[in-house]
Amino acid sequence: MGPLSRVSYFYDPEIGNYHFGLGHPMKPHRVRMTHNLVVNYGLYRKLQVFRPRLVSPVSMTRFHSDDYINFLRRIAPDNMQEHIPQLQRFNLGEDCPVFDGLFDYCQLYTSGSLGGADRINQNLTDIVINWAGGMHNPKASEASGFGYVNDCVLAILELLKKHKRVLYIDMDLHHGDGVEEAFFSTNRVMTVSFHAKFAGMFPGSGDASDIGYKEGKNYAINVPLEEGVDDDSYRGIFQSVIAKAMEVFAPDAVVLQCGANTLSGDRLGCFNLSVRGHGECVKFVKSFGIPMLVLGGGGYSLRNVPRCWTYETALLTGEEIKDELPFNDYFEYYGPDYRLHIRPSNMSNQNTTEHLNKIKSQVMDIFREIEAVPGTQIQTGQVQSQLNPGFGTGTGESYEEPSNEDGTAVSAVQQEHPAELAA
Ligand code: V1D
Ligand code: CA
Repeated sequence: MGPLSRVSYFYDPEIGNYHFGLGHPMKPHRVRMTHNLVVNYGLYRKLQVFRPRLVSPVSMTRFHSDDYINFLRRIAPDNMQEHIPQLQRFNLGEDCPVFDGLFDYCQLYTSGSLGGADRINQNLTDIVINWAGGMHNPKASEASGFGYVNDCVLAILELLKKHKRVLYIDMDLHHGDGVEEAFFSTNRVMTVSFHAKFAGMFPGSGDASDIGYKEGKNYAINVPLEEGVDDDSYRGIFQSVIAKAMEVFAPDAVVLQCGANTLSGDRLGCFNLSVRGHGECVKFVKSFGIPMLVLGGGGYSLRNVPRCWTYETALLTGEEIKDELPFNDYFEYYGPDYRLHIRPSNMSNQNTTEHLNKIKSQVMDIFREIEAVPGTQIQTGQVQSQLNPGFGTGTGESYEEPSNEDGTAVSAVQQEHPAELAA
């Protein structure tokens, strides 16, 4: 067995049944399509497949406020009219609509990420994949960017129980603002986001000069890019920045958000990556041999997201898969070529070599400020929760030395779920 050879994969067959509403770009069905392709490529043979055990609402208040989580539990399409002020306060609306089963959906995607972090904490696996997760925009009391519960933040908090330093890498087209904000003042989490940044681009934050605060100063890294990024320019800047982050931060766990909205032709996108180019970055992160939690994220072209995440599932297991797609339940989506790999377009790349070098040198200047091995003090800056009063007092975030086996993990051991191997 090679390094990082144990790969766990979380999937719930209900995920594809949730619907954000007509015309909304976020389609949980893409996760079902991905799973179907993974199974039809035979990749389940290389994975330990789990159906997530549902986490409690209280466990979400380790980051989110009690009143926000209670509201998400109660709100439904048939009682919305009675809660207009709260809908506005918590930012539910066009981007983050109220739909049937909203809280169940949040629980499903969050449970995969938290269950995965728990498996890594228990050293039961080297890599965990949860394609339903990666909602990086929600804030403590606010839905944002098609996400309601920030599973990335919750999973990082879980990993911090057993790991001294967690590196969060965000490949989504959009800035990972919710995760950055949550850990802006701690040096135990380094956040690195690559994103499109120009006038009108959501969410608008993520300037290279935003670097963190107090203890967290220099531990938030932003790589803003212009339209039309191609494989070569993305790979170049990604590899330089991540190699340096690994060197100076020396993480003992990595969370990789694999938003697929950077692919060429994405409905909300403006980058020009191929599936191979996107996958190469995932492979690069894996090559450091550090336990990894791999999450989904954005991705709005139904035919390309499953291609990308299936290819990356294969890369993470070390399997080669053929370009010709196997027959699967959604075969008609992949015409007319029925191939795994996509051809980028001829759109122009607005990122000149000078621009890329400038951003790279700005980021390298930040890394130079960091001492080689950072301290262990954590400052999350979060308010104390009533439902979960341990938050912010050190209970949730305390790092235990590896020799300590007192089992503070919240969730029970996952049961492998062979029934889910069926597509
Ligand atoms: F096009 C739409 C149709 C229906 C509902 C929403 C949209 C839409 C497209 N783009 N909404 C957006 C972005 N919203 C705005 C709003 C204007 N307001 C001031 C904000 O520009 C939101 C884009 C969300 C991106 C989410 C994500 O890709 O980062 C993601 N990552 O993981 C999961 C999702
Ligand atoms: Ca990003």
